[in-house]
Amino acid sequence: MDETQKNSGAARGRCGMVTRPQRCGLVTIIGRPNTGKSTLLNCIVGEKVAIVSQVPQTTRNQIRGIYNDGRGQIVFIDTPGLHIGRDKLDKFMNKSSVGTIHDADAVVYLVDTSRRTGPEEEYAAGQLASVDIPVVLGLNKIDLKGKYVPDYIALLEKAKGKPVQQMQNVTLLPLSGKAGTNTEKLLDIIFEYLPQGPALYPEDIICDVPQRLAVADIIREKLFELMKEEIPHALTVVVEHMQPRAGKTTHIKALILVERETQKEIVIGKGGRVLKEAGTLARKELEALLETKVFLELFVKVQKQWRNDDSLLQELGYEKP
Ligand SMILES: Nc1nc2c(ncn2[C@@H]2O[C@H](COP(=O)(O)OP(=O)(O)OP(=O)(O)O)[C@@H](O)[C@H]2O)c(=O)[nH]1
Ligand SMILES: [Mg+2]
Repeated sequence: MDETQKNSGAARGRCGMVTRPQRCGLVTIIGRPNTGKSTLLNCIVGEKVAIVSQVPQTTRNQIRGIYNDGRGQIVFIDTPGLHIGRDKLDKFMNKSSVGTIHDADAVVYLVDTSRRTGPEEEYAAGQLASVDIPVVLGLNKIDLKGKYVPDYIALLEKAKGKPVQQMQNVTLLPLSGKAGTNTEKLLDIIFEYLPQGPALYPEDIICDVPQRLAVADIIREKLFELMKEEIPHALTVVVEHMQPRAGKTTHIKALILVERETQKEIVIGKGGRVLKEAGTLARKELEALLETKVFLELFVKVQKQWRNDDSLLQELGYEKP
């Protein structure tokens, strides 16, 4: 991109007159699990397009969230948190994350400044060091005071082999996706980096994720909310049947897979309490999403090793690593 293009900018605001060339590009958000990638995406898009939870490894598929204004369109890709794990699902998720770097026009590398750096960050910084695309180091959760900010900067400097001031196309930005701090600034920086070009999606589309996966994710999110820790990683949701029709009740049949009998008991809860509560919470949100009444049936099944089952993982939307 030459300097004239880079500085040309465009009129602001959804309703502002557009007199300059539009920009458009793909921006991937990567980082360790739980750094706030999905929260940031939801904040920017202005609606919940990705599920969020306190449990690491909440996002398991790529989710595209689309932002439009007078300057053009940014297609954000929310990715599964980078995780050093052993099974096939971990490998799928990491590929789904790092793999997006090579197709992107810019990367938001999001870190949690309230937590120490970890091996995942060294891996992520190493991946970024070998590519030439613009990077925003998003120093997220700055509302929690950002104790470890210097560590994250040092890590990137080590990976790139030079001080941050000498890095081209790298911007540091304190952020809070939760409080909305500096998200406008993030958009300004990204638009500067993007090439000119027409929008990839019509303006009324804010999210690109297959509907069955979106539905399964909402159910999974509610289960995560009610269960915390251990179980979530052993759990997945598969939508087996769903046929939304305007004006009619949508019947959704979903299977919750766990790895062990004891986990099944926890998911069901005493007298079916957990499952019932998750179902009620999910149904409300699904009715809003599908704009129909929803009849939701949930079943729990033990399937050992589902995290290593190729055909199931494919059904869940993962590409082969
Ligand atoms: N204090 C604070 N908490 C945040 C912020 N952003 C996200 N969180 C919280 O951090 C947790 C994880 O947020 P997610 O958005 O699910 O994180 P993620 O990076 O998408 O996680 P994975 O999908 O597991 O990779 C949730 O409990 C959020 O509420 C922030 O800016 N400040
Ligand atoms: Mg996420």
